[in-house]
Amino acid sequence: MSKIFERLADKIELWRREAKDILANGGEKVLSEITVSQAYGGMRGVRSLICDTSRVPQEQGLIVRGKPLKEIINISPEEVFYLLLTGELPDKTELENFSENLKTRKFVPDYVWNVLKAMPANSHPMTMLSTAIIVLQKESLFAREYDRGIRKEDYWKPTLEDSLNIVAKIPAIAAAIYRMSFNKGEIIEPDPDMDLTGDYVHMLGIENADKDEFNNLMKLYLVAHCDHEGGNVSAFANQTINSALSDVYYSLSGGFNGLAGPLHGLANQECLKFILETMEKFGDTPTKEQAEKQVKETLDSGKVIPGYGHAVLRVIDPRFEAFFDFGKKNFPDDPVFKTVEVFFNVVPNELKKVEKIKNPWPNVDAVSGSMLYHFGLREFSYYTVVFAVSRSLGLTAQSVMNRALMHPIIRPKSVTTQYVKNLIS
Ligand code: HAX
Repeated sequence: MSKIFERLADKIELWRREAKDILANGGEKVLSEITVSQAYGGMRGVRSLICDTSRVPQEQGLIVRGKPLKEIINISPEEVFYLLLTGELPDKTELENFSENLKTRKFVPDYVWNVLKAMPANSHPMTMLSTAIIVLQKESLFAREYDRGIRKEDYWKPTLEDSLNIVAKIPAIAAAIYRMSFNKGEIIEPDPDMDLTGDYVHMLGIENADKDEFNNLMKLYLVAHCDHEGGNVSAFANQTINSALSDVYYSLSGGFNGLAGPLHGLANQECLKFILETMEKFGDTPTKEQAEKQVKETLDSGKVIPGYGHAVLRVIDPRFEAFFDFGKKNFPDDPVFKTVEVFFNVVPNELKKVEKIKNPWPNVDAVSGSMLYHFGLREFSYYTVVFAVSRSLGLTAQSVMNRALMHPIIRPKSVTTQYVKNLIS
């Protein structure tokens, strides 16, 4: 049996003491002041949340529990999940136990399939994923324990149980959504012996994909998208919902609804659409001049260039670099990947000319779709679901942390336009 509960119990005692000391000795220190522009501008840059699972310095990008992405791109999703939860990588035995524990939780009840099958055939795959997670809410141990009157100090335990159950089941749910949405035949049952990545690839059942190479890509994909600190739309939504003591099923489903937006996780779908439309327009991989023309036309029509820009980052996203290196190494002549490369050589220069854009560099979504496309996963409305499978690791780990630290309900204060008018007059 995995020692994750014991390991976390020790850590949580320490973390709680640390938080208590911080509040006793520095509770009145100012983290951020907020201007009127920031209140109108999506609270950009306002430091008002605590999140220890990862951080995103604007000049570095993703750092998971102190480890920059570059250092962990070769580990497995199981290892990164353990790292997100505990702050340390498991040793060999603990990893084996943790992975085995997850394998015992894979089974998805039939009522989930029945609900998904009853949905309209053209439902978006993200709608189906969010629905599947909320339908599973009746399984929540947290909700049951809360009803029984569990002590606040112990809330993290059923939250962790719920989290392990969701992470173990989500590859099967996601794969089934793929097969249902795109008429790929019967759902493929999970293999009780396979790890998260291998089983997800197996259950997607994509023919003609080089299984080993696709497996390597999927492992990288599931690690690279795992978390992105606490203030992005899906994390903030997840955290806010969870702070009302709504269980992880409620909060994760809500977080996924945010991930489904084109300015957030759906950008990977939008990006591949943009690339394929460009290729269709010019008959093949565009030349530099053709790509420039396409970017200018898109900007002139008032649309964003998907996959470029970021609310926090001010450098090339290291997740972009990781996928770009993978493509360069494994399939540099793939026409879709080559188009990603042409845009990478063109878009930042064009965006730099637009004064209001703070970050002209690519984010992860500029390249991730081309990777999946190469391996035969070509239905790009599905891409955000793959992102969500990975992000379930970080969002559930954040929820465990929030219950571990006994964070209160989130409730910032809003002001009216009249209040602001009075303030500035
Ligand atoms: N193309 C065109 N215009 C862009 C742009 C882009 N790629 N990036 C920013 N801008 C525009 C913004 O729309 C904004 O215009 P308005 O003031 O007219 O609204 C202006 O430049 C200033 O924006 P910013 O301060 O640089 O960036 P924001 O923090 O407001 O927004 C976004 C960050 C990621 C939403 C933005 O860069 C964008 O829309 N990018 C394209 C969509 C995208 O790739 N999203 C995925 C981001 C990563 C992620 O969350 N993945 O899940």
